[in-house]
Amino acid sequence: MAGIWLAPTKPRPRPKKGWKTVDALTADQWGMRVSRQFMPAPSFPCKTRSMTKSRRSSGMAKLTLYHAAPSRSSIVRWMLEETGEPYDLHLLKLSEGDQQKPDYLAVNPMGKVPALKHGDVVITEAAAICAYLADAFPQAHLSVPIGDPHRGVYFKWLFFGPSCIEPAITDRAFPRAEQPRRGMLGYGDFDTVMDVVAKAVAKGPYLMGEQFTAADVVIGSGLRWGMMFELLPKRAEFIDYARRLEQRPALQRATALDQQLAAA
Ligand SMILES: N[C@@H](CCC(=O)N[C@@H](CS)C(=O)NCC(=O)O)C(=O)O
Repeated sequence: MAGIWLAPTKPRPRPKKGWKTVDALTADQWGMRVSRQFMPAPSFPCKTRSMTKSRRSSGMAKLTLYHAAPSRSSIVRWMLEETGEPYDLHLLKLSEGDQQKPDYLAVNPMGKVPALKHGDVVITEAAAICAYLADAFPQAHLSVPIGDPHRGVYFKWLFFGPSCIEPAITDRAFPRAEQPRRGMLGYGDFDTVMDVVAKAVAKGPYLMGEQFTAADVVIGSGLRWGMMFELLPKRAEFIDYARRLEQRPALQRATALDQQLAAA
């Protein structure tokens, strides 16, 4: 199966023969901006390999992302790009119900993307996959190591995404007929969640300070997604944080590639 390769992150003066120029994301659905990049035309299914780092192989088992663009599996694609590790894509068309087909249900019985296969092991749930990748590839410095007390804070943010931010957003988007008591909701209430996150990202540059971690991939994805669909307030703290994240080459690459997939 022919693979595709990403162009290096730096814009080139001229596209290489056989490569097409794409205007990546000026007003795209993820709301981010990147400069013009030269990329090969997509082929499906596709194999991608980050070229920002050397094309080293970790010597570990193959990584395969079960992916649909755009979807929550884009969170994991960003994370994979941050690791710099090579990975394969297995593309699903959610609109055609691929996620409910027996082959895929054997991978993820939830019938959801993302799923990541590492060797023979399947990991699901976007935040868990991000946490796993950060530990599996420590050379990328996306995790806080065991023994460092800040690891607890890092975990807090990894869990805060799926357990507080996401349910707060979806409950607001789809209100219940009867509002449950605050004490019954794990996230408490929407405004408190927003205030807590705003305070956490205000100082920056990242949640853990100077170190960018997998927690930024999880929380940053949730905030960007929420703002994109106007499901959470466009607070100055969120906008500034999202802008800092959008300067990361890995996010620019992942987004541009997903744009190509979504357009295909
Ligand atoms: N809790 C899961 C949620 C995954 C999820 O809901 N994925 C959506 C795409 S954004 C999906 O697969 N939807 C297809 C469906 O439910 O049929 C995670 O965080 O990974």
